[in-house]
Amino acid sequence: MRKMLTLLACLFALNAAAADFVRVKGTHFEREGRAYYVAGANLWYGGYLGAAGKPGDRARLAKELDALKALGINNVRVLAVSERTAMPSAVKPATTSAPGRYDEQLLQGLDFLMAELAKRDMTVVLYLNNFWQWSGGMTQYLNWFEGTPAIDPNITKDYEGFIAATARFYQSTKAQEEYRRVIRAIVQRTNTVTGKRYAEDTAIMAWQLANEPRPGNSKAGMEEKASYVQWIADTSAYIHGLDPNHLVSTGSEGVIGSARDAELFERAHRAPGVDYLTYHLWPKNWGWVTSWDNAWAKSSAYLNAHIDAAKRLGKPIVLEEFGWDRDGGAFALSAGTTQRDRFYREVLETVASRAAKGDPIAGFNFWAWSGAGRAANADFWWKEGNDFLGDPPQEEQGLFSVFDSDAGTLAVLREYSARLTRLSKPLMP
Ligand code: IFL
Repeated sequence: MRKMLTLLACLFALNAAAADFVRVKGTHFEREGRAYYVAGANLWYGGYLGAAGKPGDRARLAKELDALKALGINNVRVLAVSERTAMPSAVKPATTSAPGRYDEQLLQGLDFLMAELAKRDMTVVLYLNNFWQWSGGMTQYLNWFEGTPAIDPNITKDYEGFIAATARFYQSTKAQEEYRRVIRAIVQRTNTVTGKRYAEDTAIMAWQLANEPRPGNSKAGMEEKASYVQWIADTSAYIHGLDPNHLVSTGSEGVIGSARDAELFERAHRAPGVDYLTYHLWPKNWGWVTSWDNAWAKSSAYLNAHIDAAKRLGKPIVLEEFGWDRDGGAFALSAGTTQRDRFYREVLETVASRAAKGDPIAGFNFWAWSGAGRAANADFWWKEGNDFLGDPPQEEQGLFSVFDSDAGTLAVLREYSARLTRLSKPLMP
């Protein structure tokens, strides 16, 4: 009898743990038997803040997570690894100084972050690479393994050239082998703070292949598109093979980041290893802000079209980046956020109202949380040793940042996080 009770208790514990993971049920996320909506922030530097010594700042990390939690934010999207590079607009130090050489202190920062998230019942999406130069990323892999010069597009201003060159990453066998070694090291890591294996940590919602992987530039051809689709299918399957507990996503921006090819976006996300779709919304970066009406008409169409695509694929979708600058395009805190607050409200109203209708939109991550951080330099460019802000080192600090003093933006976030939380009801079988 006693043995039986112990067995039942063990089974119960196992089931409870299984239910603690965020899962996909139909076109929704589910956690602990209820629909799970992501009310999230982008916090790329979360692992950096978690490090015990410099550049870490554990007191700030606790403060930022408490502030986010108080807003109703339940998820953060974080950079898992960075690669040391000669490109000036990249973060320093990097977690990987050379292939196979990891900075254990920075990785322990990620461990610490995960422990702090669990304490607050928050989850994390960890991206394992970057298409953009600000963390070394795919460009640096190509430099290591193909000898391609790591050219900073902030200097050349040739983003089309940079994108075409970076997309060769998918075809480099040696770069892919190393990328998989890194994935294995992270996914199979044991957290030094909690003693838990990452693969068994319920604070992790999803692994993500990369930040904003693109198939190539606007002229990407069939071969480049095919390599990209294959890379997504193979890598997502590889991660699931290492870790059957967690979701896997791409980190794609949606159609704009898919060489503007809607069919390609859907094809890439149809892979069985991809559990949900992602998309991003960047009206300023994409040249849509000729007027408010133009920016909003295009944004609204983009938001809705991707939810419709998710419906066609029968998977959930997360709007995991969107942003708007301060009034007048200023970086300084003294500038208002009237336009941004209007944009945030319209975006989140679209997300919340379509979610309320039962559509497959599973939430949002705004870009980006800067909280108590402040820019140190008159030109707003980050230098090693300065506060980390939501704007990574390839952009001026303050550009798309949400600070802890931005009362208008915080009010909108609070309102819509609460709206999504109210939708978290038990899902029908
Ligand atoms: O900082 C950028 C980041 O690299 C990203 N998407 C857009 C952000 C703002 O330009 O992932």
